[in-house]
Amino acid sequence: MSADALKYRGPLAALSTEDRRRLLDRSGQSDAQVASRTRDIIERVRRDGDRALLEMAREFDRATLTAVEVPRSRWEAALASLDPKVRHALERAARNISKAHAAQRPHATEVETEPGVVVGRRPDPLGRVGVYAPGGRAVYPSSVLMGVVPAKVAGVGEVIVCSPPGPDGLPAAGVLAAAALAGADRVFALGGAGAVAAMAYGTQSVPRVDRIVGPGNAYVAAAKLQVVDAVAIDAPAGPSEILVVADGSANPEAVAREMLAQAEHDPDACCVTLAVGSALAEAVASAVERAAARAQRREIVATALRERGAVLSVGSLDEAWPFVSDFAPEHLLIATAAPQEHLSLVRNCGTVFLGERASVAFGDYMTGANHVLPTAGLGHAYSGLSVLDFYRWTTYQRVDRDAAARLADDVGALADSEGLFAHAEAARAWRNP
Ligand code: HSO
Ligand code: ZN
Repeated sequence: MSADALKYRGPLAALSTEDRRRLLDRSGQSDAQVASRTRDIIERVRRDGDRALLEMAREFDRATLTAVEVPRSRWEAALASLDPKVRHALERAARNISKAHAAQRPHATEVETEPGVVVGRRPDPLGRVGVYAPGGRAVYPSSVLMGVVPAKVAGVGEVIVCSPPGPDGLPAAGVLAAAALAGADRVFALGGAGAVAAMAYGTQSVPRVDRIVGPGNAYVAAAKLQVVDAVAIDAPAGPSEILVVADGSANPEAVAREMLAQAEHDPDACCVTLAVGSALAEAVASAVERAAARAQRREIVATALRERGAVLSVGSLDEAWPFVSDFAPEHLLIATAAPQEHLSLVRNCGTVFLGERASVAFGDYMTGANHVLPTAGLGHAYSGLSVLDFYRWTTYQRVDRDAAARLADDVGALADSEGLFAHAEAARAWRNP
């Protein structure tokens, strides 16, 4: 087996139960050690506040900080010295994200449930939101836009960004520039579980937020799950995934490029193609292996393909759709002759790309759709980040005089039946207007 070989090749129908389960079950085993270290970190931040954060910057990031907040002048300087080509592209991306998310803003509703009884629900933007941006291998300014721009579009009062400092004491220049460009309000040089704890509970210099969004490593993910008593979080996002469904109209090289693009994110990425017919499947598999051999991020790509990569044949497209819904990929690319016709058949995917020309790379950066998406099959329960994540709702009800008189007896009966006699009395008082 060559270094660039795929883990699975052959007919989908011939996959053993064990292999099929392994492809479908991508939930990272929750690591008890990560969870317990995370608990300690959160405890330290709650107890010692900024002092703990400064110590952790030294311990985990080898950065000596005097303050955790990064002054605005530093991020504006990062934006000013950004490569003009990259700046132009980021500005275009921000514009498209803003347009797409503005069109998806929620609306207030009012309904008369019976004459004189009105129930309403109103979306209120969150007061303050924290956007986490990882350091290390996953320094993605594009992801900063995906968190900050929708929050601003929703009208969130204050958007703060946390990202780990390098040894120079500052988060990555691209992250700082993107925060400035997207209109963040404050930036903190904070990483990992410490950043999550600071945003959830607040410290002397970090204000507590209402919701924390943005991908991170295993510690960030574990920390988010441990602070839900204090703050809302987004859908857990793990290593990148793509599922391509291809028919005879697809170009094997194009399919291979899409597999490689998500594989290069992470050695734990999961990249799968279902191809109609064994000839196409063979052509895609060889194209993937050839492309992997010359990939710039070859180590990462080769590991991802070797551990989880699959190119499987199906007899027809009908055989593919049930697998798509079971697999629940972060990205689905429908590389068929009439992709739009299949859209109604797919469920549980983070986001869908219609036609091989709709490269996932376009969505990752530029279409305006959000790229912070559920992974590991969690698409069956969660949706990708959207403008909706930046509101909470207020419901209200109005009851006119006649309606109150009409409600009183039935409410009294229900309250009596639950043994709540003061409720009954509160309702019956309105029986005779
Ligand atoms: N494909 C990633 C997002 C991303 N791509 C950032 C490029 N930069 C989400 O799985
Ligand atoms: Zn990507």
